[in-house]
Amino acid sequence: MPTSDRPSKFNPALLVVDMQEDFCPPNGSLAVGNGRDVIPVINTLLANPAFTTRIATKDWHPSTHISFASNHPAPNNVPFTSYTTITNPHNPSETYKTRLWPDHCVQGTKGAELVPELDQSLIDEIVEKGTDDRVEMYSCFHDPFEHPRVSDSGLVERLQKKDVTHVYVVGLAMDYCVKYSAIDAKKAGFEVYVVEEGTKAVDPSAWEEVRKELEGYGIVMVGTGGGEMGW
Ligand code: VGL
Ligand code: ZN
Repeated sequence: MPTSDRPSKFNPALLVVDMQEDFCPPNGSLAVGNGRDVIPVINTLLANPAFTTRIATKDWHPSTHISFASNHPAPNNVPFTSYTTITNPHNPSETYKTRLWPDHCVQGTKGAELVPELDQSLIDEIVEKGTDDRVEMYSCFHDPFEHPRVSDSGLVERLQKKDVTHVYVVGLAMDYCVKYSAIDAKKAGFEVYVVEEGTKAVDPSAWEEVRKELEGYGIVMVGTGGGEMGW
């Protein structure tokens, strides 16, 4: 957004998604290529006084999580390749198909820790998501079921309480948790930006398709240069 178009009310939040060891090389079980490269960009954003609140999210799964290939019987339990169908435990008519992953971000493990290079002293709140083993929850706001919802972090309400107007999203991964968190933030009524240099995709070849999908929701991909951030 050009600075000249800045609305009178501008209370931007920075949302740092899943900057955890398991999503980063060299040892992450679900490492996103070049995932560590975004850390300096994120630290620079964290230090920017324009943000009124700074949230970090953690994928925070029990070892029994439904997205782990290891929790499914062969032959349909190949990480990255196999899918499973998840049924709303409260409503059998609501289902969705979702990809299976290697075990990752298991609560309390080394892989679930935020990367130590991240300047955590600047973070106001940490949100744990994916804690209900019955549902996949890429979004840091809530799971994809609606009738009824199964898991909700309450973050929309906390951002609203802080009078946040704009949400800038960075972190991992662009094609999963960043994407779904950005979409849910937009659906909740915030103006949403994904900062290009602050995110990487699990599948880099999906980048343009995801960008178009985000733009279809009215989410804007911005670079950190050229005044695009709105300050
Ligand atoms: C994520 C796959 C599985 C992410 C989380 O943070 O993008 N991806 N769980
Ligand atoms: Zn996960």
